[in-house]
Amino acid sequence: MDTHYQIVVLGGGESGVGAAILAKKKGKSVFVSDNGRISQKYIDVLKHNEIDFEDCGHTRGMVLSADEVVKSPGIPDTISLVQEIMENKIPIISEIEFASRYTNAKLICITGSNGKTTTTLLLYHILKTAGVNVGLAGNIGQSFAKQVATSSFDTYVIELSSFQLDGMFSVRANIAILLNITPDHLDRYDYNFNKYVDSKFRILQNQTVDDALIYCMDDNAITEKLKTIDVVASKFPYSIFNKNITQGAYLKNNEIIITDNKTQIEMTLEQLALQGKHNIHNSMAAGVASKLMDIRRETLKQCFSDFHNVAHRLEYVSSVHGISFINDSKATNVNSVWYALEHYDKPIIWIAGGIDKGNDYSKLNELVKKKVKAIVCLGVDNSPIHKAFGDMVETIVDTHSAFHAVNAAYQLAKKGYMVLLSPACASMDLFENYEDRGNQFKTAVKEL
Ligand code: UMA
Ligand code: ADP
Repeated sequence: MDTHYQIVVLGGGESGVGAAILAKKKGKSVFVSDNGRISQKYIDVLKHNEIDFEDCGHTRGMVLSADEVVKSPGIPDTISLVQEIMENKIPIISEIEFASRYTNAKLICITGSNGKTTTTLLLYHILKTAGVNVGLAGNIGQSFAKQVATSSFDTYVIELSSFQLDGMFSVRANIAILLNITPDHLDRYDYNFNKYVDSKFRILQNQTVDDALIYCMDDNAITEKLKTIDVVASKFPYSIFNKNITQGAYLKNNEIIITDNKTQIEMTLEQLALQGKHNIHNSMAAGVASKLMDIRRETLKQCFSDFHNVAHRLEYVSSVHGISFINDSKATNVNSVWYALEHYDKPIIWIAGGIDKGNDYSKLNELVKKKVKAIVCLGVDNSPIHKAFGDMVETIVDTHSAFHAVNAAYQLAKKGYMVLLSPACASMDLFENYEDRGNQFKTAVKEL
């Protein structure tokens, strides 16, 4: 069967189904194709919206008949079907690109290697509390396209992964936030860090003089790249070291100063609900964006102090016989683990491992030597962890389930120690995703 569709959506998950709903609503002929099994939840939605679909395999002819392909971010460019689509010169876009064609809302786009979800949720919390008609979308579980199809927000706070950015061409971020760029997902970028940096910088494309770029001045990869390009948007840097910032944010005597050259807002660090050095950065980024959105100082201060972060990010689980357990399952790269190890002063039993995405662990050496008493590996192939730290700690053990990891760590810990799950790796070798890993960890701790 070689039916022609205007839009073929590859992947029947959250983003693909959202894109299909929007395409259908806009009168396009649309077909969803998934090589795995589409979950019943999404099958029901597709049927309800009378959208054609297939799962458990892609029908080549059907896909190649498309005028345009919306590719889900989890599908790499390297698979043969995507290569063939490219050879046939069929445009491939992301769901974010597709959705942006159908909204005039103000777009606040947030990317970075770490801190995206935290910063996105904090900013969303501030804007919503301030009464802005704002939607939350992107790499945070909620498809942008579906919301464009079914809601009418004036503003969106959109978390963007590099995979989503790769399929974006004409999206214009009215406010772009670039948090940090450290190695991650290098398996998708030919193990070439520069390619990954370029992907993150796509957030700036199409910005005009009326737009703003908020970025972390303490991040080497960002500042180096900025030296090589022309930025047309107004720049709002933030830093915890540099005090010579006239518009943006900086740290002065334990206070965050958010300034736009005319007025400023001060926040003492103790007032922040989010603790840790990395969260000072995240709070600065959200604070500068809020100021640009003319949010009142009182609202900002209230939201900074009453914000509750989501689970699996330096989440305190409980204390058992004087040993505290922290779930940082979302730490899936080296840089996020660096901030976790740096943050705590107690001796640490560190649970790490999983699917290594091309990690360079050497950045952790100093902190591991100083703070880590033993390592519990939690992965199918633990050889990279052994190779990196085998000579550095006295004890390093292998486990293959959260239950065994927690029990091994508990045996190795003493009163006053902490057990930190901060894996530096993806979770899919032993778990469904990082949430499943974190939840199994928490269950195992509660069973001790
Ligand atoms: N599939 C194919 N062919 C393939 C490979 C996969 O058809 O060759 C199918 C799978 O069978 C599956 C579907 O594609 O049914 C899933 O697509 P997807 O993995 O792109 O996931 P979505 O459900 O569409 O969710 C995506 C984001 N996922 C990824 O980028 C991996 C979600 O981010 C995002 O919330 C959602 O779009 C809405 O915008 C999640 C994520 O884990 C939170 N992101 C990664 C991260 O944060 O590290 C990048
Ligand atoms: P993302 O959505 O980019 O993965 P999250 O907010 O979910 O970011 O946090 C992921 C991990 O990174 C957590 O372990 C968290 O403690 C850590 N983290 C959060 N913000 C930062 C930051 N600015 N720099 C480094 N690590 C961070």
